Amino acid sequence: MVVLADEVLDQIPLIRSPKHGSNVSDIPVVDLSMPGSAEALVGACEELGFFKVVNHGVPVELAQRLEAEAIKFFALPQLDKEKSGPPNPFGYGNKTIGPNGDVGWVEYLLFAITSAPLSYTSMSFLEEPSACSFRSALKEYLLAMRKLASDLLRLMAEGLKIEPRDAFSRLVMGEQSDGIFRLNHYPKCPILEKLNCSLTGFGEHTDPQIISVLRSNSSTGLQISLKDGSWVAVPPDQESFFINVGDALQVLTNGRFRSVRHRVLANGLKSRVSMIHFFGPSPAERIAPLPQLMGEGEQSKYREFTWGEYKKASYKSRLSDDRLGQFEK
Ligand code: GA4
Repeated sequence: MVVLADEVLDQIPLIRSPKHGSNVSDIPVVDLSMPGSAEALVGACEELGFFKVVNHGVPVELAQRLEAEAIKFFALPQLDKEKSGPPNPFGYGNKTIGPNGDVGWVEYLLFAITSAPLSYTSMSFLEEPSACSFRSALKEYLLAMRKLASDLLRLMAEGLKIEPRDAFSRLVMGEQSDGIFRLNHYPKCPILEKLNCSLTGFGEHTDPQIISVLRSNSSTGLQISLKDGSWVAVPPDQESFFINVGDALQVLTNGRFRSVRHRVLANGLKSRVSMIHFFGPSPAERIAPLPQLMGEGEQSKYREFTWGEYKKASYKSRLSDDRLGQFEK
């Protein structure tokens, strides 16, 4: 994906000012080795729906190994990569995002993740004997993400003072839980520097799931939206993980936690590689506010739905749609 002049590019929104939104940000940092991390995490989920975790216990090499494998894959000739696509919804994708006409300056690999035993969507390139190092790096990374997500979700329950402590984590650890893993490559786009504008890498959206755990290389691009609608750039940090609250967690907390809108702008000078694990429940799971979290006489803000129904509705939507809107009471 090096050619700039193509018909898809014309459809990718340009964002006029490179200084769009603030560059300096106060992204909450939760240090998992410190007392009080459970409360800090809850505060961040309420305020922003987004935070960074440090001292998370995941060896930095795990992410580095997988990133190196991803870079090797994305450097393959276009035709070879396309043998693992198009995404339906899993597989290799280039510029088109989802089934409804969204486009971005990005290529990616999307995997469905199943829990017991841990497995992921197979793709043409993974069948090659040479993909053995990719497969082992992926498996190790996925196992580490599972443990981190479970720890974080337990801490959330602790911070909210609800029992059982696995009220959230059990939803994403179950045998039928619906995980997705995404490897994104945003090629650098030097012409942008001259044009004095940014190109949309991945358009604004909220994640449908419970939480998403993101790690990127040291390239900028990720932005989150504050309650007032302004955009804040998230300084990259390849040793930390960034956590997004997703739509399902917003519902489980009856709107107390905020599903954060975010987007990625392509970088003129440096390519960006990110890996995101989206943790969703099993399709049959009923998504409704946890009774333990409801105050006296408090009513649910959402009408009932199952995760399967929500996913189905999501795949009918455009990326930037307010997907929860149609389930609000
Ligand atoms: C957004 C979050 C995840 O990247 C994702 C995306 C999915 C896709 O790329 O296939 C969707 C998008 C995401 C929400 C609406 C639908 C589905 C593209 C799209 C337009 C993998 C997910 O789970 O939902």
